[in-house]
Amino acid sequence: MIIDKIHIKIKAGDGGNGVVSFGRDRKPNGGDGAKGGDIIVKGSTNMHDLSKLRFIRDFKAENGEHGGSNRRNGARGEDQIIYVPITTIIYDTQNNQELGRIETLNDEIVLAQGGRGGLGNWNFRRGQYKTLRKHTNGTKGEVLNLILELNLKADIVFIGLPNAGKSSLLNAMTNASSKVGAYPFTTLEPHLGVLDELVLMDLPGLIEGTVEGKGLGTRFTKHTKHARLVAHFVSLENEDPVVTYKSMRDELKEIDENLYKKKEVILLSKSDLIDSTKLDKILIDIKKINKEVVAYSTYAPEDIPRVEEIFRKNLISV
Ligand SMILES: Nc1nc2c(ncn2[C@@H]2O[C@H](COP(=O)(O)OP(=O)(O)OP(=O)(O)O)[C@@H](O)[C@H]2O)c(=O)[nH]1
Ligand SMILES: [Mg+2]
Repeated sequence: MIIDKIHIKIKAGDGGNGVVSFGRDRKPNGGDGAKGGDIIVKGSTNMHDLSKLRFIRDFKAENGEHGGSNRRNGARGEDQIIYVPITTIIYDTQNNQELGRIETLNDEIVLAQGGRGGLGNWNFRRGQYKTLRKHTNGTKGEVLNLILELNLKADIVFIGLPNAGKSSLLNAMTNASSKVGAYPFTTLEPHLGVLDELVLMDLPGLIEGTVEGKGLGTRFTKHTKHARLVAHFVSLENEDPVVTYKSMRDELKEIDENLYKKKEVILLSKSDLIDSTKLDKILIDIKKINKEVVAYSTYAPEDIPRVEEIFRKNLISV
């Protein structure tokens, strides 16, 4: 099950206290407390949902250290970084207000500020005698209750029958590690991979009858809403790839009209399995569909840049 909404509690570190201390010369030398750690949220490509965070729920950053004698200042509390998948929207439960969203790997939001460090009596050394013991305590770190909501967002979504090689291509093009298997329905949930600035989404295979509840497809097509391009995979293992393609299009129309209408490129996968004469014949047939087509093999490293080129070319005009 994809976990796309969780509640968490965060607490930034408290600021350390400033201390009172005197040197042998009886002059104040108490150092300052340090700032507590912040709670920061950042994007990660290694997560496809929020399940990893589900069991932690309570996130705490380190407190700032108290000051010491001899003007020694405390050490800053370490920040706590929460990694979330892209796109995650963060709400404050108190007022239901959105605090921000992590849409790219470069996004970073400080959700809770660590408390300020207090001042040691060293700072008050020039005061009157009675102020020589003066110091201040650190302030508390912020505490918030949040809702994290996942909104998977990809530029390109991979669709096609099970076993067509979708996950294999995602892994070859990106840093993703989507499970690959020589059997249908290896992929059970959407997986994301990042290719420079592009986010690619590998979906479970779609089959005829998906719309009637067969297979897994419909549960996840809601995450394809914002995609700009569909990569439609058809394995060249199929007896007649054109027929296979067309029946999947019919099915897609029933499954999700929005996905059906998106701009699409056709990826003829596993080109290593057929000879070039047969491939040429299929290409002539499939080009009549009037969509960009590329035949490739995951095992031919020179093919991967060609697929990428097709993706980029077709994204420009969207
Ligand atoms: N010969 C050949 N086999 C491939 C190629 N790409 C992938 N495969 C194999 O095809 C099988 C299916 O690959 P996957 O990447 O898991 O296919 P998928 O479309 O993600 O499948 P589902 O997750 O079930 O929808 C695996 O055994 C892969 O090793 C290819 O270019 N050539
Ligand atoms: Mg797969």
